[in-house]
Amino acid sequence: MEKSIIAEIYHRPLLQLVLDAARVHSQHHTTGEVQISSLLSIKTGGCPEDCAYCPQAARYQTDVKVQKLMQVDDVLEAAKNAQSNGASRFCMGAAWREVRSNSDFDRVLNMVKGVNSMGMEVCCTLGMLNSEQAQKLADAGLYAYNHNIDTSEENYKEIISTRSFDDRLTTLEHVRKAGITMCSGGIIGLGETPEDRIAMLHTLASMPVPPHSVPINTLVAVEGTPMEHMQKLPFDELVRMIATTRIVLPTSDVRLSAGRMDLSVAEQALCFLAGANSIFAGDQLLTTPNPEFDADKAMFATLGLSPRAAFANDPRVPSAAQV
Ligand code: SAM
Ligand code: DTB
Ligand code: SF4
Repeated sequence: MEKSIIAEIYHRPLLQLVLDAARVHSQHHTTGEVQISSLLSIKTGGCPEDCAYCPQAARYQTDVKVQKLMQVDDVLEAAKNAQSNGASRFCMGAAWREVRSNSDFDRVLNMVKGVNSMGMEVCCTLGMLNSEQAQKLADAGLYAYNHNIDTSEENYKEIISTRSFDDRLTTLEHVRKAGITMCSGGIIGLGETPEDRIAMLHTLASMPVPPHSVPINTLVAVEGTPMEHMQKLPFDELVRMIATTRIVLPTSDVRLSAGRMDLSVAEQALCFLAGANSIFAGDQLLTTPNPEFDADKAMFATLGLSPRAAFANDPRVPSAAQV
């Protein structure tokens, strides 16, 4: 899809855009079903990268306490708790620049095997990967790999200097070639322009296979990071971004990701209407707060939403493939 078409969609009158997105959503997905994904930071803080939004970068003075890689049993217990609260996907995040092929990686492979054997969709976000590491993760049963492009190629260097936009695309290519589903999206509220958001969606939609899931994060401005004083985004910009993502990537799951602490149930309802069909649930994202499971259960009851079963949108199973 050409960038000018994405721009035309993005700038439609808001409620028209939401209606259009809702129509696309109902054509490709079971309306009312929302994927519940739960996050766990398996290795926290001390990251050598300089991502301006991130509280885990070692170079910024934040409240995040550095923690080395968790033990497999503790991770599996957290996954069980998430599953018993309705989560069908479990995502493990590590504050690494890249994966190193050492005993820590072997331990992550064991975590992947364990979560996979519980019947959950298992996801990791560990930084850059080479093709061998991607293959090892696939062999261990990894279902999805999260690696966000975050913003437009042009804006990327304003946010991160320690790696390039192309580095991100290369890792995503390794993930795709290993047969792992790709989870890739970005953050709004970093000071980017609407054109940056449109360009980011254009990059995602132009991939040989578009990402299977697309997290749309709103910046969580954390004290001590260069972004701590960023102004909060007006809520309509989030709705606009979700709706445009839904139309441009019709078969992908669109995840209403970081930033839900600042949203009312009514605001989230508009995001679901605009095509969001996935959330991160559980009282913690990686290092910042998120609504409690119980609050989300109440929201689901109010809005008539139900949690989606694991593997219900598996592109590897022909009968589940979206057309
Ligand atoms: N280190 C790995 C990497 O960067 O790919 C994995 C973990 S990293 C924390 C995963 C993603 O979290 C980032 O790509 C970014 O999109 C998101 N993120 C980090 N800090 C955030 C913040 N303060 N607000 C919103 N999203 C954030
Ligand atoms: C994604 O797109 N958002 C999640 C997950 N993928 C790894 C991370 C959000 C992190 C928000 C800041 C924090 O809690 O540290
Ligand atoms: Fe490190 Fe990932 Fe945070 Fe960047 S986003 S500083 S790579 S943990």
